[in-house]
Amino acid sequence: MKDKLSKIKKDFESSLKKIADLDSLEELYNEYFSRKAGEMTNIMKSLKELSGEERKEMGALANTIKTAMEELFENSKKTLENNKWETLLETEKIDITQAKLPVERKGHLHPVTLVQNDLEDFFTSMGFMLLDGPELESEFYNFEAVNIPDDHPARDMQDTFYIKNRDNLVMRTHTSSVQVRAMQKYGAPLRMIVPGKVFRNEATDPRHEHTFHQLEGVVIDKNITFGDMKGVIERMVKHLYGEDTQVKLRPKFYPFVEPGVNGEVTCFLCKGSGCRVCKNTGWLEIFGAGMIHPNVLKAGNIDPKEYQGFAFGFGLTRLVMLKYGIEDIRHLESGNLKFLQQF
Ligand code: FA5
Repeated sequence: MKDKLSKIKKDFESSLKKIADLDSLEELYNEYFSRKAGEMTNIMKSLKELSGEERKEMGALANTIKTAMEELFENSKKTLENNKWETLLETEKIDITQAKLPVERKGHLHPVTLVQNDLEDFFTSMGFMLLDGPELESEFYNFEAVNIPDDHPARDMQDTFYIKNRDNLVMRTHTSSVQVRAMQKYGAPLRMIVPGKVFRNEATDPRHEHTFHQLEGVVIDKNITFGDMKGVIERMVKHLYGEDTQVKLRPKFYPFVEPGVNGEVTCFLCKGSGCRVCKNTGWLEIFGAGMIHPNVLKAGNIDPKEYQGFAFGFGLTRLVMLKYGIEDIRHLESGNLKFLQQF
């Protein structure tokens, strides 16, 4: 048993020298001292099988060796723990003198939101209210209220998404759907804008999307003229694109205005010489506008003999294309990060 005890101690010492971390040290300890199967534990248990004198002598020796081994274990544990903290201090060291690292951009506003925010500031600073309206709209507010009755050919100008089994609901085709809602709620005088998403059953191309944004504007008061409308629109366009931007107005029929116009600006891509974005015209249509039709004022419970007004509807998405030189409208709703990260 003497030989066995001194071999155990030697083996323990040489294994201890190879240990480099606390987990392996714990494993080694269990090999020798675990209650069930540790080598040293087994020796201690076997002492009771020895006879009187031998048990006493081997008991004393086994205890001395056990204590020595436990001391060696404790010393190694302390050394490894110290090493662990030193390593941690070294690896987790913070160099407070290091220059600030660039912060990765996690996200940002969509270009349509950027232009929308800018225009909301512009119009609210001129006293316009900022309004919202439902995207799933009644046929009444989308069409009838703005003077487009059921059988009117103008319904074909805006190819509509109808809702299955709901005869009276459509995805709004324009933000003009909020005109009469606002008149009914706030009456006259009225100055408001409505930015929002609209939907049309369109074959898409570089200028046309099925889902795009518009920005509606309405001003109703006494003695409002076509000149006031032109002034507001020109101010807005110059605010967005600079003082020398030219706007071209051309007569256009919209059932909810009389007279009505559409407005174009020089194509941003070809600068007027003609390209695929402007369909070789050199101009890009960005809005419709006009003096509000008396029937629309009446639908909004406003007396057309007392009040006049103008309304305009900008293709907000087209404004964004012009602002950033985007050659294809379909990029904007594509969710393509490579495209979006440029803004
Ligand atoms: C209208 O939607 C009228 N509600 C505008 C209006 C308001 C006229 C108030 C008079 C008074 P229009 O269908 O022309 O009009 O669309 C207005 C603008 O939206 C267009 O000038 C164009 O810039 C944009 N637009 C129209 N269709 C699309 C489309 N499919 N994709 C992207 N932009 C479009």
